[in-house]
Amino acid sequence: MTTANALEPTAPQRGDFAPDFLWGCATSSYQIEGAGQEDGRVESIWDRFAATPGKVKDGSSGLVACDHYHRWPEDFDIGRDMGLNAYRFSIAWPRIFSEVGGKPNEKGLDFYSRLVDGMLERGLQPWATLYHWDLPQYLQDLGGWNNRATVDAYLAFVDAMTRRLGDRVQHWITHNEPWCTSIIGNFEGWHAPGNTDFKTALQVAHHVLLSHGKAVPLIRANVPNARAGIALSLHPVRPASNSPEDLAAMARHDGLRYRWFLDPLYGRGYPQATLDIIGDAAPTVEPGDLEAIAVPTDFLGVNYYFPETIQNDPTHAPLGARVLPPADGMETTAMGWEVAPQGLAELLHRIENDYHPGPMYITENGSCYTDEVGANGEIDDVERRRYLATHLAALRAAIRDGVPVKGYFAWSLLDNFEWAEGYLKRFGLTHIDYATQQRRLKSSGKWYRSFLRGE
Ligand code: IFM
Repeated sequence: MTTANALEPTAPQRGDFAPDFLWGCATSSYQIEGAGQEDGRVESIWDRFAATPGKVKDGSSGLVACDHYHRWPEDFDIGRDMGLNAYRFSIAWPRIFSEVGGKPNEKGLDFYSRLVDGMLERGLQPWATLYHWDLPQYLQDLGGWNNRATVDAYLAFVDAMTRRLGDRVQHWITHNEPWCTSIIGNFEGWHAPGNTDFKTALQVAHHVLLSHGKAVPLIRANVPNARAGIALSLHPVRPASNSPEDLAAMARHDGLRYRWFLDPLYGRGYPQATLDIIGDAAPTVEPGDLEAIAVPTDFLGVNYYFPETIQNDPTHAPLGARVLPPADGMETTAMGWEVAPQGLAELLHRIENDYHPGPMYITENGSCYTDEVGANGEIDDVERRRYLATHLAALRAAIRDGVPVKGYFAWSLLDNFEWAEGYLKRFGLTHIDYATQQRRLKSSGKWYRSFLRGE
């Protein structure tokens, strides 16, 4: 049993971590690439969703984004100069297949092949995410992830990508944040495709997990020395009070938010207590599915941003549990998310103690602030710098206390399209001027660079 001790006050240094620790930044295709209609890319669910009035706050889309599709050499130079030794990116499925059962698009494959070469030339170990939410719209028209046939379409995509890049990419992440794909996209409805049906969301979650389970052996078949895993967004949970009602609400919420994904991945099936609550909304599970989902993986990706405080609220469907906004006086980011570095250590200890998943990587961690470009052209994002430093200190403590974390990817290399928030919210260590596409390293990026260089 490992335990989270108090945060160490001293500033983290690169030398506090293992020499082979991975230091990266993460991005995703739809959020940065742009080139929405180039080289045979077809419509994704995010193109459709963003084009629907009222879905994205500033009415924007990823059609141009950071124009990374054309500017990636400059972006990778920024990563190299920052001192990164790894880079996490995702592959846009709509660039690869334009129909079910079709042939992969050579131009799309070539783009990612060039991208990977560009990373390797700059000393960036490529970490490829196969699904970061940009499902082809033609698959959504057939039911999307609610349709079991999407699992087969995904496997064809995984097969094409791992065959093409597997000689150079060893690390593969099957899915980014299945919670968002399923619950946010199909029950809460504020992400694409915008459905609001709980049963659909749980079936989507099941098919996403199943596709993960079936993809891992395929990745291993196509990639020599493959290392495959999944990235989950997770939060430590706290009760709003110690009342029995709030404690029970927290357990109900946690059963869906944490255990619903981790239990089946680690061979325990879906949590019975949650199945008992959701009744008819339970997904259809075919014989062999749970065994497939429980395939052993090489690592677990953990995306951490903030803890959640849960209050009993019988009116709040489907579990009678509500996530409270941070209390007055708490430090928050511009997303309204609590700043809690110790939460990262708590979360890691909990996962380690509950599942012993083997090596873990922080596949995302970062913060959103309202960045101003100063008169001198500098972006002095002091809060983001502090967020990064304090979270790395918490990570250092967790590792010293026995949690096997082997790498850290800051979210994000660049400001980018923040989904339903459009371009109103910035998470980058590099500032993007969307009018000119000028890139400027923020002071947080400079801090990460000094940290990585040991300055
Ligand atoms: O921008 C997102 C990313 O796509 C998934 N994880 C959380 C980030 C910040 O909201």
